[in-house]
Amino acid sequence: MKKITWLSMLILALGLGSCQKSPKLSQAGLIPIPNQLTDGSGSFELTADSGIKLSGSGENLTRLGEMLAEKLRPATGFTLPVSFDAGQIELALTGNDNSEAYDLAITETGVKISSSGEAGLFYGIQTLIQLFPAEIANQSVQQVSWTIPQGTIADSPEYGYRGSMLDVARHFIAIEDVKYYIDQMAAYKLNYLHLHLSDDQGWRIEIKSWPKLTEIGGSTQVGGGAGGFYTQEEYKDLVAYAAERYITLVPEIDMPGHTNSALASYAELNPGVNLPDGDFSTVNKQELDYEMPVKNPQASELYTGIEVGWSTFSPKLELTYAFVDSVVREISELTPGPYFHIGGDESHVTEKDDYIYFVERVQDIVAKYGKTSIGWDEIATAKLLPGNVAQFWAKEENAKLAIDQGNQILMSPARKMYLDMQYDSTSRIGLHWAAYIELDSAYLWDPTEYAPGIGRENILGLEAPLWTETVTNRADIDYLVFPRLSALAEIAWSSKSNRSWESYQSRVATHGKRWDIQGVGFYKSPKVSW
Ligand code: TNX
Repeated sequence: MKKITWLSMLILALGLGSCQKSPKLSQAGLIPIPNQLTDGSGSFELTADSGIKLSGSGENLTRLGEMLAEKLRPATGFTLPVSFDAGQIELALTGNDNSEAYDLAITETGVKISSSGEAGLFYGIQTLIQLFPAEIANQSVQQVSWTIPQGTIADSPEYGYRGSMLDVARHFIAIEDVKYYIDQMAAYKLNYLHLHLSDDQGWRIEIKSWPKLTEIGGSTQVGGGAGGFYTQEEYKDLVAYAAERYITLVPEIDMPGHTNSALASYAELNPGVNLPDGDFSTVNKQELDYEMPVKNPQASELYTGIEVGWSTFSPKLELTYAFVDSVVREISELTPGPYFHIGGDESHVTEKDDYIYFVERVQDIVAKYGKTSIGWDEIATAKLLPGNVAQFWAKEENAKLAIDQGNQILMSPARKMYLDMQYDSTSRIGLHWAAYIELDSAYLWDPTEYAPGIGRENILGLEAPLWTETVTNRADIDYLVFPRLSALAEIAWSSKSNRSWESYQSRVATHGKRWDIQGVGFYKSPKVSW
């Protein structure tokens, strides 16, 4: 009797032990959750003899193999050679299209990731990295058995546009921090990074034909710090860095409102006064006559506060369009992606008719340089060009205006997707004008059910913006973005029927371990047992 008890305890202990060692594929904690997943039994183990085998062709295949190897080498200490000859991890590129779909098969003897597109292969690699024990995120060798559960995955995204936005204008964000953000986005299969490159407080991209934009307009930020800007060379480097991770940059020049940094850089962009010479510094700008000829225009003062909606370009001034033309031309030349974001939000001091006239002319300029305009939802009060996109952040009626014109919506509802919103009233930074957004709130919604009249066919994709009025460094970014970005990435990638809060809640805990190892200072939401 006693013997049997000991024996059964031993069996139980062994059973639990092996259970812990190799959880099922479906319990591995993947975010975003894959489309189709089938559990196998047993596991595959990566060893010092393992390598990465490439099959197919494509100029970037070797780079992708090396990228995977570089993720696995530091913590395993294995050499993991990448070659076309042999290796237990096979990366098979079966075509050269733009597919983001991939298949992943894990057996006892090997792993195979296949896709007809490089992007798909890249996403399969991201999935594979998440399947290894969390210790894989270490930069030094760990004594861990590097096993992953057997099974198969067939995966593809729900939405083609899965984005995030960084406001590099309110507080400048240095290149290395943007690259860090790109790495984090890529791990969650996001594919568009929108950079909010100008606002009242700062102009952040070099424009060679209007050099004072960065000289003056880039010289400060919220709170009065030194600001900063990207040279065109640096911006190109960022475009390339993102492209290697299958992320497309979307540059935004916000206009006609949110333009004080440009108005402070060039006096002639300001409405002058149609009066004899004199000192007009006491004249209230909003009462000025915008008609030509303009005399005595004055540059505005640089601004370091956080009010919105008080500045505007002069839509009746022809120079405004010459300026916009140069800016759009120079930035478009740096932009391989299809989109140019024209802003268009909160133009509270622009006459309605002027606003519409301005948006329509700027859309034409963007089209002339071969790009498609995206704008905040207010732009739908103008006549949109076919294919242009309205980014829904606040007003459902604006989204509907866009849909009625046959245009698509990029979903960024502030009450769900604004990464700058506080989690609750005790959050150390962030705003709360739209909502407090705890992790469950960020997760528990669906874009197709958010507002009546916005259906699946109307939605181009999703984008989670990080406005930076209260964000000054990487620790602040980490705190507001994680874990919420992973929740939003899952909504963008995974089908509604595969998503559940309870499942995400347990999966995200394993990501907490990875973030801790990587030094990502994420918000330890009380909704999760980390
Ligand atoms: C609204 S969202 C804004 C931004 C602010 C943000 C703060 C949008 C298009 N405009 O100018 O930074 O709120 O949450």
